[in-house]
Amino acid sequence: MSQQTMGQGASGHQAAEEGASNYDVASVEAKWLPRWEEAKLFEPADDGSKERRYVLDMFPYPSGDLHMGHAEAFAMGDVVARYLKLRGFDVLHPIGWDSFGLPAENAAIKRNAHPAEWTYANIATQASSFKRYAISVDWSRELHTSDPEYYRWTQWLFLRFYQRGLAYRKNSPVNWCPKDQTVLANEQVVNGACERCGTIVTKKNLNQWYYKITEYADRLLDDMEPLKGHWPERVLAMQRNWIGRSEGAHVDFAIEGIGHKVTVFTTRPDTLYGATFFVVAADSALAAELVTEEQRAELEAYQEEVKKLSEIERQATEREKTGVFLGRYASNPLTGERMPVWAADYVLADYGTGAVMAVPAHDQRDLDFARAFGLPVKVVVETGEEDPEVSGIATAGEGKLTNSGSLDGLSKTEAIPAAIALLEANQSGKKTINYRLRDWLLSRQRFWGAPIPIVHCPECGEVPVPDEQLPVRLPENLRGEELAPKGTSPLAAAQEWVNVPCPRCGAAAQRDTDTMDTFVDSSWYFLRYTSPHDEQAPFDAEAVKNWMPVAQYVGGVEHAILHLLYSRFFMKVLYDLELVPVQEPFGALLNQGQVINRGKAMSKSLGNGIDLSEQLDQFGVDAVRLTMVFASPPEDDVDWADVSPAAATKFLARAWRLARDITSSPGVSAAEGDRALREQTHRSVAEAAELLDAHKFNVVIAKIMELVNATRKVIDSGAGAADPAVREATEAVAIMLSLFAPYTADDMWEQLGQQDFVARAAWPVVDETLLVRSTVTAVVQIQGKVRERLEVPADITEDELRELALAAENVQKFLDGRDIRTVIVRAPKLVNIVPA
Ligand code: ANZ
Ligand code: ZN
Repeated sequence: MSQQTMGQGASGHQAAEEGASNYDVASVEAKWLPRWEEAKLFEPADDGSKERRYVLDMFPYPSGDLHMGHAEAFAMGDVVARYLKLRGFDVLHPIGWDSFGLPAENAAIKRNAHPAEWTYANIATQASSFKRYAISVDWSRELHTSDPEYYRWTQWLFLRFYQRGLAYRKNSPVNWCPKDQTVLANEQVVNGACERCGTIVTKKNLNQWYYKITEYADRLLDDMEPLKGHWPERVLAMQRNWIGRSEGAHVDFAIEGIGHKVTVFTTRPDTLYGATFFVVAADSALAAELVTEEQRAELEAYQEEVKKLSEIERQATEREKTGVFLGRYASNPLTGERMPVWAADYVLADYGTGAVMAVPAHDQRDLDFARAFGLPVKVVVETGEEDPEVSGIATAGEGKLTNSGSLDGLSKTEAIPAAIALLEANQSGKKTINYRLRDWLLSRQRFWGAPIPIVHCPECGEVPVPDEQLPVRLPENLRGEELAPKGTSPLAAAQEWVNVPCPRCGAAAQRDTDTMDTFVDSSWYFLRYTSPHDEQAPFDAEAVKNWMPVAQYVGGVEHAILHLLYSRFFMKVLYDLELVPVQEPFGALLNQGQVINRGKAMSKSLGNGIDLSEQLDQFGVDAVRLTMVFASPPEDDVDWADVSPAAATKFLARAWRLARDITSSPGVSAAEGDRALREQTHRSVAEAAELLDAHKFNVVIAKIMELVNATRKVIDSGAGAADPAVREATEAVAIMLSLFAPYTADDMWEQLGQQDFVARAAWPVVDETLLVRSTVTAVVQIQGKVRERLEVPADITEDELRELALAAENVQKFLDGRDIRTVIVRAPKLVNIVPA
C-alpha cells in the first residue's frame, strides 16, 4: 500500500463529512495527556490475576532530546506492549536511562560542571518527550544507572562475580584511544579506530579488570538454539561468529636452537604432512624470541610497518603477503622434516597460539605466502580440483589423503581424528577447541561510571569493599577539567576519596580508581525493572521468576553483538549463583530499521537531519507514530523523504469523524447490521491479530484504512450512521488504532460513548461465522467461450480474481502455453482472456 492511499477516498462526501465539529490534533493531545498520567494506565497489576508479559525497548542514553530514531523504535515497541495489554495480559513495559558514560563527562569538562547536571537535565527533557509521545510505560519503575541506588547493585554484582573467580585483574596490552584517553574493548575498535571518535587506536600495557566471559563460550553458543525463529537469524549468526568456536588440535613443534616446543592451533591436523613452513605473528613476543641475531634488524623494521595496520587489513585475503624469515627451522612432529620459520602479519598474535603450521596446498593465505616467497607446495588431500600450484587456488574440500604416511587413503573426515591420535601417541599434540571470544575488559580510566568496589592494601592485596559499605559513591566535588583523563583515571586525583583504611586489616590502603564499562550497567537493568525499588537486593527473586524472560525485546541491530552477549552472559552467571531461575534474558528480539532522509543516514554534515519535535508540532504525535509504523515492515529503514505525515493526519481525522457521526448507543447488538461491513470488520480484526503476531504492523494499518473507508461508505449510502454495524466497525477501528495513534483512538472511544480509556478495552472478539465469506460463481472465458467456473468470495478484488482465473487448471489447458494479449476482469463474476 502506498502513502497516497492514506488521505484519499473521501472524494464527493468530503465536504459533508467535514462539515460538523472537526478533529483538532493539538486539543486532543492537550486533553488526553494529563488524564492518562493521572490514571496510571500502564502499571501492571503484578498480582498473578492475569498472565504476565514483559515488553522492553532497548535502554535509551540521555543525549539531548529524543530523536527520530527513538521515535521509530519506541513506536514499534509500543505496538507490541499495547496489543498484549488489549489481549488481556498483565504487561510490564518499563523505562529508564543508561545514564553513565563518556558524553556526559565530556560535556561536563567543556562546561566546567559535574556530569550529573547534564545527565539529569537531559533525562528530564527526554522523559517529558516520551510522555508526550504517549509510550505506554509504567513510570513508577523509572531507573537511572547513575543513581547510587542503582550502581550500588552493579557493584554488588561485581563482587559476586569476583568471589566466583569471574572478575580478575591482569596486566596486558590493551587498546588505547589517545584522544579519549581510555581503554577500549576489542569490540569498540572499528577498522583500527576508536568507535566513538575515530582516532587510530594504539596499544598500551595496563593493569585492567576483566570478566571471564570465555568460560561461558559454549553455553552462550548452545543456548542460542531455542532462540531460533524468535531472534533475527542474522543476529544469531553475528553472536556465533563473535564467539567463533572452532574445533581442531594443538600441535607442538620443536625449533632448532630453542629449548622449548612451540605450539600451533590448527583446524586441519589431517594436513600435517603438507605443512611446508611455519609462521608466527610478527608482533608477538614469540617472533622476537625465535629470531636469530642476523635477522633481528629485518624483523624489527617489519614490525614497524605492521603496527600501522588494523586487524581487518591484516587478515584480508586479497592483500599482498609480506613477512620475514627468522633464520630458524622447525621440525614436523610426524615426519621430522625441516620447515623454515617465518614471521608474518597475516598471523594474529592473540588468536590461537599466535603461530601456525602453513599448508599452502590447502589454505589460501598460506598459498599466497608460499607463492610470494617461493616456498614449496605439497598436496596431501586429493579433492579432484586443479593443482593449487598451477591454479593459485588452495583446495579445501573433501578427498582422500595422499603423501601422508599411515593416513594415506583415509578421507579428510576420517583423517582428522586419525592424525590427532598419532599426535597424542607421540605426545606432540592433542585435540582442542579454540574461541575467538576474549574476556570482557570492563575497567575504564574515566570518571562517570560505577567505581570498582575493590581496595588495594599493601598487606592484603585486593580486598572487596564489604557489601554493607556499598555503594562506593563517586566523589561529588570534582568538576570540569578535574574530570579530564590524564592517562590515569581522574578518580586517582581525588586523594581524600582514594585513601581509605583496608576493610580487612585497617592499614592505610587505596581504592581502585577505575570505573566500569557502561555495558556492565546495561547487562542487568532488565532484572532491576521487575523490582526497581528493592533496597535489600538488586532484584527480587520472585519478581524475576514472574516476569523473566522478556517476551519481546525491541531495539537496533547495532546492539546485535555486545549488549546482547553481555546480558546473556550475566544471566547465566546469575543463574549459576542461584539468583535467577532463567538462563536467557530475551525470549524474542525485534530489530527495527533506521530513520533516514533522502537515502542517507541523517547527519549534521549532510544537513539532512529531521527534528522530531518540529515534526510533532507540525503533524501531531499520532501522525508521526502512524507514519513511522506504516512506512515499512519494522525491520526496514524508513526514508522520511518518501513518507507523508500530512496524509497520516488526514487519515486520522477521517477515522475520528466516523466516531463523531455515529448515532447508535454503546452496547447495541450488531446482529441486524450491514452484513458485508460486519464481515469486513471481523475479518480485519482476525487478520490484524495474525499480522501483529508476525510483526507486520504496517499491513495492520492498511487493513484499518480499508475498514475506515468501508465504514464511511455504509454511513453515506447504506442504513447510515445509525446502523449498528457501523458502530461495531468504528469501535474496532478505535481499538486497533490505539496501538499506533493513542490520542485519536481515545478521543474516538469517548465520542463513541465509552466510559473508560481505550487502553483498558479488550481486543474485539471475532465471530467465526462472519469469517466465512459469501461466494458467487465467476465465469472464465477464453476468446468468448466459457472454459471454467469458479466459486469466489463476493468481495474478491480484480487482481485476486485475475490471478485465480489464470491459475485455474482448465484455463491453463486451453491456453496451452500461448501468450496472453489482454485479460478483462469484471469482479466478481466475469473474466475474459484473449490470447495473443
Ligand atoms: C593448518 C591448516 C591447513 C589450516 C589447512 C587451515 C587449513 P579458524 O577456523 O578461524 O579457527 N590460524 C591459526 N591461528 C592463527 C592465527 N593466530 N592467525 C591467523 N591464522 C591462524 O581458523 C583456524 C586456522 O587458521 C588454523 O588451521 C590455522 O591454519 C589458521 F588446510 O592450520 B590451519
Ligand atoms: Zn589489608
